[in-house]
This record gives sequence, structure tokens and C-alpha cells, in this order.
Amino acid sequence: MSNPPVRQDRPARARTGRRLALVLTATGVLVAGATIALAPSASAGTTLAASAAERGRYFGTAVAANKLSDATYVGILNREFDMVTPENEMKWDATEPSQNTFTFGNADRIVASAQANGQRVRGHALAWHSQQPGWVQNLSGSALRSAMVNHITRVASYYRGKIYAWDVVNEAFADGGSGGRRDSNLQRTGNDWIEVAFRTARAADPGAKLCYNDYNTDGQNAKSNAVYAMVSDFKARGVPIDCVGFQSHFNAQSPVPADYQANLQRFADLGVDVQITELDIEGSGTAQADNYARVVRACLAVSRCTGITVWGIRDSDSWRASGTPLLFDAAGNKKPAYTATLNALNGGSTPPTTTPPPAGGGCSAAVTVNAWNGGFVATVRVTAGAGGTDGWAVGLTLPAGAALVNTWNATPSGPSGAVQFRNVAYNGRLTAGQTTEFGFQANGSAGTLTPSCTAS
Ligand code: 9MR
Repeated sequence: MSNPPVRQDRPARARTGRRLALVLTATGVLVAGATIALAPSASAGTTLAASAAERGRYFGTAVAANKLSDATYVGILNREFDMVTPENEMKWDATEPSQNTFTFGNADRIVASAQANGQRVRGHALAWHSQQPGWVQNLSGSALRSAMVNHITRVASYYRGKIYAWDVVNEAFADGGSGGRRDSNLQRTGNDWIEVAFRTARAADPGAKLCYNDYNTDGQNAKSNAVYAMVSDFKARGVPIDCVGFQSHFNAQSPVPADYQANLQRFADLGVDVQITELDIEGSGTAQADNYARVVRACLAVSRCTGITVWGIRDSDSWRASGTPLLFDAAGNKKPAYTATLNALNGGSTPPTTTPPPAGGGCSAAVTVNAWNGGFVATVRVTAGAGGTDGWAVGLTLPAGAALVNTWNATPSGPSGAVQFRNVAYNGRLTAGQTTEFGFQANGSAGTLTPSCTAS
């Protein structure tokens, strides 16, 4: 990966917090222990942004340009948030309504407001199958590919240096179990359209973090596994990718997954930042509040989870207002979900500990392979037998010429030949029937991988 020149990795308000602690030390608090006790209370979090900054994270919201004249909206925006995502104003239909004619007025208003209020900006989104202007919808093949490259170059260059992270590509994978790409006009220009988009964005705005962003990838499933394989492949081949966005639109049909944190962690372990990019959770009262707290705790538990963005301010601002999915009610009052979010950011409550599963019992393993010319990613699902596991090991024999490049969620005994993959600290204990996944990337071809599973 190239080494971009300017990156702002720390929120401005976090830097302020650190400066404050140093001043306290310099102004006469001579006992080290007293300094440590003073620093947190001196900067106690009373807003989402301040509390997140104390944990080294940002807290953002989607913003609509046409609400920047609403005093209640703007008051909450500038009090609570330190990251801003234009909800629609940087999309292709908004920024290039006819070919090579660029309109940045509404996006500029949001960027100017953010800059005036010390907030950073997530750019959303450079290449997406949806919200394309009509002229793009009518293009295909090399004409569409060229138009995409031109669009990314022009938009990312225009905002060069002003964007913390770009959603370079949005929602490119299919729902359901196929584990493949979504069919779209962009996809039909060739499977390499995503990496071309990332390389183009890096050239245009080398200081911005470049993210892949999607929904229904919040837990481990066929779709997130496919994204995972792509990110792993990009990292291995030097395609510039810095972060993965998890939209996190939750409701009763699509609840916060049990393995949310583990899923964020496995992506982070690939060497990318992870961000919660469009959070909203339908519901009300305590149940909604608890879910928000869970999401915050999951991000805080993953060191490379750099921030959380909610998809709007008041319930009435939401794209699904009837589900009342946000932190403020229509009048701008803080909801229980707000308080739970703030408390979780302030570290107020800790998740309940789970009961240790019984020892002993067998396990089984199943392998799925995503191969390309010269390499492959294997995903291995381990399922505990009736007795559960305290630990497990999966044996696999890699064919001659195949060698591991990297492994996640397991530790391999060696790089090639007959390899034992042992659980890592956090995924050895499984209750009866519980599953966990690990994976690896290798050079060469996969051949037929037949796993054996041993439980301890
Ligand atoms: O919130 C956005 C809404 O105002 C638009 O009408 C809609 C059009 O596609 O896009 C919404 O935002 C979407 C985001 O850009 C991508 N992920 C899903 C979001 C909710 O639909």
C-alpha cells in the first residue's frame, strides 16, 4: 500500500483532552497519582463527541443540507457530533447530474458547516449502483468504466484534504447466501471495478482513508465473508483500502448480531480500520437503549473501531422515521437510547459475563473456498458437538505449492503441508452446537481441502 502523506488519525477534541491533562501536570500537581485522578474528571464526557473522543473515537451523524437552517437540528448537530456524513449530497446523482458537469453546492454547505464547527467529514459515496444520475444508468462497458474513473477523480480531487474517509464503494455485494457480487451496471464492467475505484480514489485524495461500506455485513454471514475475502485479497495485493464501514441498520428482522464485535474484530485483524457508518436501531425505551449500548461497547472493544456515525439526528430526520430509530425524538429531546449511548461511551456499564460452557465433546468443521488465479481464501466453520469445547484444532493438508499468507481467528502450526489450526484465546470455548469461523489466505491452489476437527 502506498503511504499517504497526511492522515488525521486522532479527533481534534481528543487532542484537546490530552493537552488539558498535560497542563494540569505542569500547573503544580506534583504527585503522579493525583494527575491520573484529575485528568478524566477534568474532561468528563457530557456529549457524544466529547465522550467518544476520550476513548479515541469520533461520534458522527448523517446531515442533510436542507436542514442546516433548522435551529434545533443545528444546535444538536454542533453540540453532540464531531463527524459528519452528507446523507445524499455527495452521491453521484447530486454531484454529477449530467456528464462532466459537477454541482457541489449542497455538499459544500455541509463541508463548510462542519469545518466551521470543528467537525470532520466522511465522504459518501463515490461509486454505488444506486442513486446514479440517468446518464450513468444508461451507460455500460468501457464508457461506464471511464465515467466512473472520471467521477471519482473529479469529486475526490475537489475535496482533497477535506475528507477524513471516503466510502469509495458502497453496497457492492449480493444479499443472501450466494457470497458473490451484486449484479449492477458497474459490476458488469468487470470484476476489477472495485479495485480500480480504490486506486483512483487514492490517486485523487491520498490523505483520505478509503473505505468499503455495506449493510447486512454486521455479523458473520455469507455476505460479510465475501467482503472479508475481498479485503484480505486487496491487502495481499496492495490494493489501497484502509477501512471497512458497517452500516448497522437494525430492527426486529435484522437485530444487532450476537457476533457483532467478533465480526468487527476479524476485519480489524486484516489490518484495516472498522467504522460503524449508518447506525440506527428501530424501537423505543429500554430495549432500544440496550441495543445502542451494545453497539457502542462492541466498537470500544475493538481497538481499530475508530468511530460511530448515526444515520440522522432526530427520529423525524430518519429515512425510516416510523421506526423511531435515532437518539433524539422529533422535538430534539434526548431519548433513553441517547443516555445509554453516552453512558456506554463513558464506560458506565460492562457487558454481562457468559456462563462457561461444559468441557469435553467433539466438533466438526466445514471449509468454503474463494479462489482466484494464484491464490485462495478458505473460511472454516467449526461447530461444537454435544459436549461443547474448551478448545479446538482443525487439521487441513494444503496441496504441494500452496502456502499460507495470513490466518485469522486461529493459529496455524506451520505454513504448508499438513497444518493444525488451533483456536485463539477468544474462540476456543463453544457451547453445544455453537459455531465459530476462522480463515486463511494462501498462495497456490486449494485443491480439495478435507478438514478434521479435534475438541479439547
Ligand atoms: O438516508 C438516505 C435517504 O435519504 C435516501 O433517500 C436514500 C436513497 O438511496 O439513501 C439513504 O441513505 C442510504 C445510504 O446512502 C446507503 N445505505 C443505506 C441508507 C439508507 O437507505
